[in-house]
Amino acid sequence: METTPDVCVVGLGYIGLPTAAILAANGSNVIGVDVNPHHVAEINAGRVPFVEPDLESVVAGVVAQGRLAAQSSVPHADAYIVAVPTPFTETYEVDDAYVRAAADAIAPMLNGGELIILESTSPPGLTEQMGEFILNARPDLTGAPGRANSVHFAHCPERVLPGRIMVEIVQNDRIIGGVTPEAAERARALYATFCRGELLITDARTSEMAKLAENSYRDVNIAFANELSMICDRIDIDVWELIRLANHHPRVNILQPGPGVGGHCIAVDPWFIVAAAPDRAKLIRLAREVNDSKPDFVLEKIMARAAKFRDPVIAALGIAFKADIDDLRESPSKTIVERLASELPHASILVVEPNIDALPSDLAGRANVTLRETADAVDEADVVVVLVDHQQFKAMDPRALQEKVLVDTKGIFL
Ligand code: SAJ
Repeated sequence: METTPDVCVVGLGYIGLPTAAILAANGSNVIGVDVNPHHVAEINAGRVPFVEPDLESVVAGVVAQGRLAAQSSVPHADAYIVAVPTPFTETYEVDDAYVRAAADAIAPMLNGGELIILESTSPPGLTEQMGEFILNARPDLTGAPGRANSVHFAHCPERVLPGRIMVEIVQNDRIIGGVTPEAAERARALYATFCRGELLITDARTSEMAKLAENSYRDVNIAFANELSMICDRIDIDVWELIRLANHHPRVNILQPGPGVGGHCIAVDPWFIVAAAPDRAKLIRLAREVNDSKPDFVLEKIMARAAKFRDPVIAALGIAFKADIDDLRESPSKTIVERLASELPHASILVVEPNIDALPSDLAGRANVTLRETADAVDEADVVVVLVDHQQFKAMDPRALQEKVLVDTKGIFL
């Protein structure tokens, strides 16, 4: 790309790459930046280094048209979108190292007048802090007392659901939180190039908190379902039937229990609210604790069922963090398999994960864990554990399970 790109997207992961691609598909010249040279090479070849429906065709198209290119260094651009990880530390506070690294890389490239948007999930105040990092590095761009800075900062959180990103990135409403009203207005104009949903203007701190509140809302509701499942187990009631019946009430919509809550958003974001007001965030903290305790409950259940076999063969169906994706980050199912492998060294654990070709390194090194096809694993197993409701498992003939001991955390076969 010879001319200054309209947009530079820093971080080409699950959010940055779809955002870069959709901006390019709607007329922007986009440079994407990533620290991983393999990702850069793959994207420049029109390929996507992870599973997300319909993303690859858009990436291939815009790369071929010369509207999107990936590289490892940050160029000058009119606008920047920062989509880097914001994990939490051991004390459940934000680890802002990736945001700082992005700010350090952007600061020297600025001429004044640019728009810098943080899309990463952030505790309230991080966008303002990112602005401070950049302006501290570039005091020449800081406004005189009472005058505006010449760089504009905004927080525009992504809200897309992995597995449906290419639909939701266009259709969902978006919150646009400007550190200043002018920043919000400029960010609104950028998102209006591809977003068909409503663009809702607010300030950066409210935008940051709204994103956290959305994911905490879901976490609290999943915790309710998980708690019900553990209560029903104790008093011998089928939780799936219970939820189905209760959801016939016009104002009740209970979510689904599972092996726990995974992914890099819902299991993380509530902690930023807890960190912001620890003595007030009681329900939000408790929901996290309930969901985090669910893998222990499932593990105990599997061990109890497997106890009648001397050297049990256990088929573990799914290690992704949810259905029909290949993402293993913060996956409770994967944690359950790891712990099972340690607790039952004489068991043979046959992992079935249709969305990956090889076991992740932390499982690959274990002598009693192998990756298998669904039919073979079920055929050989004494105990079948359903950990993810992948389509492929739902399509299975339940008669294959008739002779098996079954632990079904997703209620597919119950
Ligand atoms: N889960 C259940 N029961 C349910 C629903 C989900 O146990 O009824 C589990 C899933 O199996 C998974 C976890 O919760 O382990 C999270 O899955 P999810 O589908 O609820 O959400 P994510 O993490 O894929 O995406 C969420 C979405 N947020 C909300 O729905 C409020 C998405 O819109 C956000 O953009 C995304 O977090 C994000 O990036 O923050």
